[in-house]
Amino acid sequence: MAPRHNSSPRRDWSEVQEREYYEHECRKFRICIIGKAGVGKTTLLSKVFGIDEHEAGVVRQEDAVRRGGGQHNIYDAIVDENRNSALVIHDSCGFETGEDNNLSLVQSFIEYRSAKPSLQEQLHCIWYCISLVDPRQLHEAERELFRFLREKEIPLVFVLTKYDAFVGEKLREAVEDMEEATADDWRNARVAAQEHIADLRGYLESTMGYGVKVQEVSKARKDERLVQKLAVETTAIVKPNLRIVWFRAQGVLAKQKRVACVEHFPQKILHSLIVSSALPLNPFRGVKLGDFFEDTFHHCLAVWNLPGQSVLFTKDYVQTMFREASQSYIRRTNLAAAVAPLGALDAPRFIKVGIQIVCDLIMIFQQLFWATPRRQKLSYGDLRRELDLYKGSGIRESIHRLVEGAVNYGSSFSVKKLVGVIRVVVDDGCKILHSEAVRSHKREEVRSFDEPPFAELPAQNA
Ligand SMILES: Nc1nc2c(ncn2[C@@H]2O[C@H](COP(=O)(O)OP(=O)(O)OP(=O)(O)O)[C@@H](O)[C@H]2O)c(=O)[nH]1
Ligand SMILES: [Mg+2]
Repeated sequence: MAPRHNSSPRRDWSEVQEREYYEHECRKFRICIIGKAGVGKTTLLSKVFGIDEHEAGVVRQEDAVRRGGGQHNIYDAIVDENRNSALVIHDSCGFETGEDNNLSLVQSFIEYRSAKPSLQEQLHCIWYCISLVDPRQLHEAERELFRFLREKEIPLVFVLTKYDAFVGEKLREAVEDMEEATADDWRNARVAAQEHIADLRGYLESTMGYGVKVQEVSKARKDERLVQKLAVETTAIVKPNLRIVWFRAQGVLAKQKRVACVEHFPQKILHSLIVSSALPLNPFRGVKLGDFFEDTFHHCLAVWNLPGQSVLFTKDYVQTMFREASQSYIRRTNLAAAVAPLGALDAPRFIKVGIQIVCDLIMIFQQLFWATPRRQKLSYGDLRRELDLYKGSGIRESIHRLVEGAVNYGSSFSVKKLVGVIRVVVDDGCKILHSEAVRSHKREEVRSFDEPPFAELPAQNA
């Protein structure tokens, strides 16, 4: 019987522990990417995380044994606070077939990290890249590395790179003697590629144990779904208490971020909104609403982790711009707060505004996420345009109406119920966006997206 792949020891973490962990202890996802030279490791990192090797800082690991040349080695941590503040990368920088030394360097690095006492310093995941078009066969030393990895408890995904080139190769083989490839020829080439991948998967499963994750990817735009599937597969094996950190780090799935933003909404923020809204004769309710806005804004920043945010979003006027986009009438509410003495009786009115703020911000951050594919940092001009788009799109009115209908006296004083309202409103808001996209785009185009195809901002160097 094939040995079982022990990918993620399940520990029971309560929600509170998980939240505290994410807030205080482990704020960065530490991933290690290994594979032969030129298999596409750097390309993949930039697609999923937006990391630009030339811009990223390399933190030298002086206390470790360092060998090999190159710009950096696996012991060095690659971090780029501005593009992705939730990530630490270790890149093996390509080991060559036959270079056993290099492979044992990878092995000793993994041992070194596994021995670290805190989760923050350990490896959270390994992506092992194998090129589908690489004629170099798996070397015995590499098989040895597989066996070594099988014994480790580090979540592992085999990433089969260059799927596009591989399908192209299969197609060329099939139509060598024909004049032109038909749709059927393409389909057959894909089937042949899938058969090869199934064989490789079978081999990896028998070596590593049933349940090991294997995912093909490509850098071609038409294959973006494959890269998204890699994010889904990685989510499945990441330790549960690290999922929120993973959701923040990955840059390809808006849905994961949206769900994380709602389900991990800090309870204490909602709790203080309820308390301050319910106090009678509280002239500071308006101020509290301002604080609530700021806390929610920071929660969204942490989860959506947009490229370029750590420089742009430190400016005071940026929060004002968001406030304008979500609640241009918030000042009126402030005024009302100062004169309304009824406390609990009119609390739902303030809580409604608070929940509208949350839903607005989640929808706006999602829009900014769609507008900034990982290769591009958000600029002031882009931000201005997207916020204006949100204000003018009509979605804000729909969101506010949905909140009006959902927040009532019964749901206003329970954190759990308010999270439920946010969940439903944001989901419905996405459905509205989707049907608008179906109306304004060709049906075919929309069907191929999980999410509405918002126009991306033009690439910076285009
Ligand atoms: N067709 C195709 N080419 C790819 C793909 N991914 C990467 N490449 C190309 O493969 C070459 C090597 O890519 P890199 O991302 O630099 O590979 P690497 O594994 O980081 O290489 P080292 O750092 O030298 O080990 C580049 O020319 C890429 O454009 C892919 O999915 N499809
Ligand atoms: Mg590289």
